[in-house]
Amino acid sequence: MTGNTHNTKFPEKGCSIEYIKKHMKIAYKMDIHFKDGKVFNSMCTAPLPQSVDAYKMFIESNLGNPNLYPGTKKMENIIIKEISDLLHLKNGYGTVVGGGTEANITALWVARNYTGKKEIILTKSAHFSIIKAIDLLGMKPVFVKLDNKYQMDITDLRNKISKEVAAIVAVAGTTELGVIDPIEDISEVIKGNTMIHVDAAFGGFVIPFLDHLKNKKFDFMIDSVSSMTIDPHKMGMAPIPSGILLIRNKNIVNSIRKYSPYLTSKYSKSLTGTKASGSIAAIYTAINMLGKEGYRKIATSCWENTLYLSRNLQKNGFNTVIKPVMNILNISVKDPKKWQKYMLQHGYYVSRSINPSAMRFVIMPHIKKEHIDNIVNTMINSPFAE
Ligand code: 0PR
Repeated sequence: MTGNTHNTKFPEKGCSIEYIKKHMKIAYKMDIHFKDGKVFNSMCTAPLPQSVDAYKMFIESNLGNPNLYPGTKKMENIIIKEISDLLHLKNGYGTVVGGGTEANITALWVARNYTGKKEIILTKSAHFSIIKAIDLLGMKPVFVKLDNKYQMDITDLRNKISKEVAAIVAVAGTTELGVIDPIEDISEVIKGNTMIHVDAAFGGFVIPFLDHLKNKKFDFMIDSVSSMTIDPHKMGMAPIPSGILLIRNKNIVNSIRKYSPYLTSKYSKSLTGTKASGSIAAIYTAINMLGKEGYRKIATSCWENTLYLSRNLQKNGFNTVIKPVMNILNISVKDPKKWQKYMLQHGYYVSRSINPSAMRFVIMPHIKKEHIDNIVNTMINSPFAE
């Protein structure tokens, strides 16, 4: 760690914290920060400062060994009850995990072990963590087409469903478009003990809080929904890492349990061993500081900003792929890669959607109206504005 040259040897002796901090400041300056209003490609945002303090307070607690930390465990139980209430789950199972990927892998692990089946039905819109889960678990993907609204096509689902299907993965807030699959219709198609896993990693903290979506049925209100992913580190305002997995039938989690006699609990029912329990205090703080009222304000403001961005781009000749459903906006452009490169040259981080090809903006709480005005100006002044 000297100047611009990087020492690759494990240090013989420690150096001063001032010296280390000096280098960290350089690294920090190199990184992009949400407050600069240039990050339009992230599903995470600046967490509530009080949540960060809460995380630090519980920094050494490890719920992988729960009986050492009854206080942290109690907070986890409270969070799970609160999220269950929000998502209409009664007497289910819930656990705090490291994020959407871990929640999705665990859900499919339970589906495989509980049903003894190998097929997973999904669409191209499913997040790649589902593909990871299928790969890890030796399962088989069965792809169902998207309809003209980019939702799971129910007719094709009817053709593809079979007795071999362990679970159907529906998404409530797809990563690319923010679309909600028709989960009520999906539930009418299922056969036997096929499970429905709803990936609401992004939408879970959005759908219940937006006026135009609040009557949308996407959660345990639908009887055949068996499990759900919801991520506090996305629209839940908690720091990374934090995800939540909810399962309707608490007994089926035993299908993945492993004997862990040397710990303070007899069985481990999670993918990871050590569990970053600071996340639990952080989520507990966010949920109880904000309440429904706070989340409603945040989601509504992101939604209004999405419409503001959409209106301003449309006024200047750009077209949206679909009318946005939540705070994700996709713009049809001929060459999204070229646009992404141009935007990056101007300091903006936007992403591309693949299905369908488009320029994608996620309008998170760190994006304010003036940031939108600036990005719109950058776009209309581009040499290839459409
Ligand atoms: N399910 C859905 C619907 C998601 O959108 C994501 C992540 C996941 C599951 C997986 O969640 P974790 O990343 O917490 O495991 N979607 C974002 C993505 O892949 C994650 C992300 C967030 C990426 C911030 C970049 C970033 O800067 O695009």
